[in-house]
Amino acid sequence: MTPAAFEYDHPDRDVAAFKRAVANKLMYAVGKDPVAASQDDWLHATALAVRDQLVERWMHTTRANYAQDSKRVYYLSAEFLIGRTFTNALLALDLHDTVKAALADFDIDMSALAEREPDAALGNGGLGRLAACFLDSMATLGVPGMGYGIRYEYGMFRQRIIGGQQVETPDYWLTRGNPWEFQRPEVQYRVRFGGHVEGHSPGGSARWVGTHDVLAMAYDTIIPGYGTQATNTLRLWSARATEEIDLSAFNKGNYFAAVESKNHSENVSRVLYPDDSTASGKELRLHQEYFFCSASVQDLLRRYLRNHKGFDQLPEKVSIHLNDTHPVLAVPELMRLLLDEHGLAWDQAWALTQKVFSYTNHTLMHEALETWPVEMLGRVLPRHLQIIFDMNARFLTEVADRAGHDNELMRRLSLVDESGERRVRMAYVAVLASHSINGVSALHSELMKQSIFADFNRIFPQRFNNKTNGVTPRRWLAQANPPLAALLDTRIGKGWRRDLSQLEALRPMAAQPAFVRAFRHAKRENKLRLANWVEQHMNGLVLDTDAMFDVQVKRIHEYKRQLLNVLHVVTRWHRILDEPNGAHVPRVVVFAGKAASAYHMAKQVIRLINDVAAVVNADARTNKLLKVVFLPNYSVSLAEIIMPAADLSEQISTAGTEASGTGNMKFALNGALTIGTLDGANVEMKENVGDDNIFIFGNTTPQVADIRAKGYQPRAIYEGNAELRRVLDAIQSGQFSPGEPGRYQAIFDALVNWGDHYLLLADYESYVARQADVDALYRDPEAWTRKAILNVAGMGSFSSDRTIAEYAHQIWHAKPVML
Ligand code: 26W
Repeated sequence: MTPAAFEYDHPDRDVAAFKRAVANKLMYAVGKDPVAASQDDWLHATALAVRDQLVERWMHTTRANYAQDSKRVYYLSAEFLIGRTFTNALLALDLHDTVKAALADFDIDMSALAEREPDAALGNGGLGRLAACFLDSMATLGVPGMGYGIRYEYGMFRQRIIGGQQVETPDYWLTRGNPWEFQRPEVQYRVRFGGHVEGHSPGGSARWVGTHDVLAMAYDTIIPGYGTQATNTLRLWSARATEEIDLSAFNKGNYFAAVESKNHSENVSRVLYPDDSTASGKELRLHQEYFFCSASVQDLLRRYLRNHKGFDQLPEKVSIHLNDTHPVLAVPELMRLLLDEHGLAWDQAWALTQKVFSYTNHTLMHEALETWPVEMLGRVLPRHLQIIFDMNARFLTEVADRAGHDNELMRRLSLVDESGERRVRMAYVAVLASHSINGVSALHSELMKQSIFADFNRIFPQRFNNKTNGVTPRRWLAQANPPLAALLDTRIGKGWRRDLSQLEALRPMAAQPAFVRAFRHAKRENKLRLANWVEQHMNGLVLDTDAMFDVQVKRIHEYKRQLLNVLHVVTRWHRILDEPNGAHVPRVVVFAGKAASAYHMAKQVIRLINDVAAVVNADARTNKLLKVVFLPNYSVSLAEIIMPAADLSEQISTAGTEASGTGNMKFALNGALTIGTLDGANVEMKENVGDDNIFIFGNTTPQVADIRAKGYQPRAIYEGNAELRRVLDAIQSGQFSPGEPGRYQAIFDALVNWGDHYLLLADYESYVARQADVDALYRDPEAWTRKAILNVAGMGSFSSDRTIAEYAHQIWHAKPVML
């Protein structure tokens, strides 16, 4: 075809053109008569019209990347917690007002439409949301990148609260179709499982035969950059059975069996594992991990080989980034393809592999570190197990050559944990195969080197580095907080969206009364918006927007210490009861978050919060001064309402446990003050906002270690602190669970009798004292707001653009595409 013969409509950007575009989509793509169209039909039609606006940019960027033979960054992640796409696309295209006006002419309210879009909740929490922020920043910076993951049919479960307890329901987010994705039936790869290996000699190639196979089919979503034509692609894999075509030939009896086996194959991409920070060791999870790694590596090699001969240039053209260990099987998969399919020698293949891979660690917690039983790995992926054994043998030989035969050291460094059931340590595979290993905050990166990777750090010190996390200012300020965004635009211009360090210019404005007033006004609007949400979604519950909104939203986990927050709430309740005429600062304490479905203690914490809320909110003596709310079904889109409405952000994990945190950044960016421990990125936030503008409390990481080493005695603290004892006794005795007085005995025991692993009691006193400082400041609204402004001003370096620029320069060596 001559290019000239190919003509198409360049979508125009004015209101009239957009109306026509939406009308056309409703008619010809959705197939609906406007008189019969539902709100969802209109949303679908509008989304398709908006998507059209992205396609030219997408093709332009893709062509430029081919023409420039750009180095590409492949970001492999089992999770992408995207949330909604519609408003984000409008922001990237600067089409908000146009589309709103166009829809208004059809008597459609755009905001109501936007609210109907389901979240793409293809992730659990911090790690998945970080991947989504990174995609946004890579596109905005023009880094030629591609996200690879799994197109789960069921995302993160929906949480309902029934009788105070979490109940999970499936999240079938695709019910009404997904207008943002392009199915690519022509992009399919065979992913093999099981079978056995023939003709293997250590370090050589082999034949993997007798496998049962699943097909991986690509679905592409355009990731628009902000303020640039550049876009990227998120490519998610969906499992298809290989057998489909044979079905018609089966006789009736076999027909059903065939459908069953088809279903079985396609289960691989059915559902997201809802476990955050606990490796479950389930075989289906192993299938999922290998499924998307294999398809991704096959796909990126095919793309590379389309315009390169041989593999010498691979490290100059390809970076593969491992988002935690979930994609680590990409390492033996690349080795397998290079050895067995392309005939490279081990040393050559290994050298390439080490140059291509880099790895981010997101947690130090023992129970979150993935290990797979050798038996299972050998059954599901026999060839990959062999390659891992070969890697290990060569590595340990090298170690022995360098350090002599130190059996204890070899045992510690081995990729295989030989104590008890033999298991492969996936984090060690990642470290050995990567040229760069990073943590996600300064503290975490240091601890990572001292604890889980101490031996590796001695051997490969140059590999270890830090990349402090960040969040995208597009979604987390421009989109989530229209009142504050508008205020910033009038005072410091619009440039902060692409260069968050410009927030620095706010610093002097903290001293300007008119600005302080305007800032408070914006916060007020956001608090009203959250209060409206609560009233509409929680049986008409009314919140006092003059009260301090004290917020802790995140996954429910013992180390995050929601329970410490509850101890403070009950303490506060007691103090108000004891001093009914005292000058108490009114507070609304807000919680939200999901507990892993099998995590009993976390579910008990949710129940306790709701039980405390029921008692406290019903107490006419105190409920003008203290309310407790647990917002159900925490999600990205709910976070967008909550973050801007917070006065106080609770970041209270035990020092040394939260790798970074990113919610902490989102809150401060939206003008909340933080009460927190010196944990994760809180440490760097303190440095950036100034010691006077953050409420730090509690034991530091070395102090925590010291307390534990000396034999921590929580019962002594319980016995020595009457106020704390009264709180714990109230919980233990059933004051919040009168129908079942023993309900919280296990919570009491965990803290008082079973060692209080996360040191809540050790930090209680300093936490409660710091909360009193918070109250004192809140009594002076001007002083409070000044500090809130200084928090926003200090958040410039917590943009994911800064983080991605560092990854691009220091790890990936990737340059922006020229458009
Ligand atoms: C295999 C089970 C499993 C699932 C998820 C283990 C571990 C995880 C994640 C590593 C948990 C996670 O999301 N970690 C969070 O990552 C964020 C982004 O770097 C950090 O900000 C959080 O501190 C960290 O908890």
